[in-house]
Amino acid sequence: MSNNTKRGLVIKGVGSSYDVLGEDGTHYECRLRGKLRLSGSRSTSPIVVGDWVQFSYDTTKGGVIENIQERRNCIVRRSVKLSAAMQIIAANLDLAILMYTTHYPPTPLEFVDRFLVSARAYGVPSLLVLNKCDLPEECEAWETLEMEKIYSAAEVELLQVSTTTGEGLEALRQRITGQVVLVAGQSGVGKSSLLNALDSSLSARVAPLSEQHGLGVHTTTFSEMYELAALPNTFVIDTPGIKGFGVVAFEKSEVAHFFPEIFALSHQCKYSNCLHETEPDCAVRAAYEAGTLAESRYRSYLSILYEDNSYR
Ligand SMILES: Nc1nc2c(ncn2[C@@H]2O[C@H](COP(=O)(O)OP(=O)(O)O)[C@@H](O)[C@H]2O)c(=O)[nH]1
Ligand SMILES: [Mg+2]
Ligand SMILES: [Zn+2]
Repeated sequence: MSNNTKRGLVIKGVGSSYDVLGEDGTHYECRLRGKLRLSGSRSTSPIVVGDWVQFSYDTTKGGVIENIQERRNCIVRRSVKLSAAMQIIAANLDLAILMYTTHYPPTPLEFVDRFLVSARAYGVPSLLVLNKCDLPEECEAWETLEMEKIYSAAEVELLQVSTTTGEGLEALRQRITGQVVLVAGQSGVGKSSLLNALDSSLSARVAPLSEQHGLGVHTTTFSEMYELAALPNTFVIDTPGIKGFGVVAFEKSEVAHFFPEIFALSHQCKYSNCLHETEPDCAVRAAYEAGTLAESRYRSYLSILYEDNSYR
């Protein structure tokens, strides 16, 4: 490799061109060397936001990505059309935030649990952020649903915030400083508003939903990473238009591994290969019936268990 080879972080991709932040702090527009392919990759795009790459640069030819470093972890979704294919959304994440609201808009708890399972399976720490705590209906719903209780049992970190009033944002800033963070959640939960609240200089680029004109603006599948001016070495990835997150093609016996509270109970089941459906003397089902295991968690578990993974 030539001596003008640099190392950098992929910030975004536009068509076949990538914005790479070099270790020298400069942004380089890079192309991908034609023959370069990530070995063993089933992803539709060989490079994703968060990839670390080596690239050569000269002023006449521009930047050429020569090599992609092995990914530490990633977040995937199941491709919409090709159900067997996984699409990698971002790589090398320190944290994956799932933004949640109960009413505005409604987020099914199964969506939450699928995201958490997916993050856990791919080795990404996760944080559940309940947004819009300025709205009494939201807070009351979180109480009724026992969100804190359910997700502390599930060993998931949880924060309540309002991007409108700023409540809870200081705790969030502390949690993400110095990290590469993905922000996911249903459309309308406040992802763009969060980015703006964390860094007001982003507001020109990250318009909240109410300010976007027309639909189909964010049909791009390539996420974009933003460097937060207010926090050192902190990058946030907005994931527009992502409706569902792919779960790995698990073996049935593996599913419980990604539900910590269910996994802990499973040691008390009569059969070591118990799938916690209708087997006799199942500690998981007993806990669900006694109300000590949250119904929503048990339902999410069964839903993933019953999922058709026959394409494997
Ligand atoms: N009341 C209230 N509204 C919020 C809050 N955060 C975002 N919103 C509103 O929710 C709508 C969707 O926000 P947006 O950031 O575009 O959501 P995104 O689709 O997840 O990026 C906008 O009208 C925001 O003003 C909040 O904390 N409280
Ligand atoms: Mg948005
Ligand atoms: Zn069992």
